[in-house]
Amino acid sequence: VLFSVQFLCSVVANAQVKTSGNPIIKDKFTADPAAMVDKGVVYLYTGHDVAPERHQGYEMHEWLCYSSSDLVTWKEHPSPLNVKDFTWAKDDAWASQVIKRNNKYYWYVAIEHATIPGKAIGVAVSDSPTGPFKDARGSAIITNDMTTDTKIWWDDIDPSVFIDDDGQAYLFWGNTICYYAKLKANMTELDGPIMKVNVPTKFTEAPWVHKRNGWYYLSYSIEFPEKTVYAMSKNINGPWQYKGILNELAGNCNTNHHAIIDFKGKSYFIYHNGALVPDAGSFHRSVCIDDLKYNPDGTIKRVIMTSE
Ligand code: FUB
Repeated sequence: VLFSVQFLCSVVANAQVKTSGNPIIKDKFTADPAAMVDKGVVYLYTGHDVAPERHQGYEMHEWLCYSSSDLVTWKEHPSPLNVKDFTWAKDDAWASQVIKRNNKYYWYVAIEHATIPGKAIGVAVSDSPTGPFKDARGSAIITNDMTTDTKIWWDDIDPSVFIDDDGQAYLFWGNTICYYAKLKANMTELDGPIMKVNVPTKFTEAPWVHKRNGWYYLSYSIEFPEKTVYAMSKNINGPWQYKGILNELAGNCNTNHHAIIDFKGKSYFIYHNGALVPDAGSFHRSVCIDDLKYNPDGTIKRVIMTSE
């Protein structure tokens, strides 16, 4: 009997979960999505909201990983990265992004630093998109004492990593101020000074950088509760031209963190909202996916949120 129970548990743990409609993950609260396409598979990386019911604040200790080859059936991979994997960190597994370079996968994460007051950015590495990941440096790549306004304790969050066509990698991040810096080809060290992005509107957080047909796109959250907006430029260093709102308030949730990917000839906007009931809300968020559509001039149509 014990054997059959264990067998059943392992089947359930590795099960491919067919989901229909938003939110796409229905058995856990997932937040701050980032996604990457590798060899015909979408890998979705999220934070994990585990705050007690009605608690007003984030409780997040690990990041989660899911994969899908049709955006309908999602497979959860055993929790591949936890705050405890960074010996220099205290807690708060906030927003993150994974990128592939030279057959290695680099996972940039925001965490509370244990000894330097404020949030920091770490990077973990793996030979597989599903892990296991390990701390790539043994120290943070960005800490609060490296950026200009050391009085903002949470400005070193929300890393977004981008590799340009010439192979130069960039790390963007921030809250209130949007920062960016070049990364060395090893992806674990900065290659030059930390610079400020001249964002054309007020900036809250959650930058995401992508490129399409020679245009750089910087999408990010503004205001609070948040909306996602975007700007375009012909140069990664700007100037950035404001182009409008991408996604309205995500409903029942103060934040609106997003990712943008192309997959099998279509573009997608991946974000979180407070749609998974009961107990949904700003600290119990859920990842959703909707279509992203471009106009012929490269501007983007406003995302229509669906429950489909
Ligand atoms: O999940 C914690 C924080 O909330 C993220 O870092 C922000 O982008 C917001 O979603």
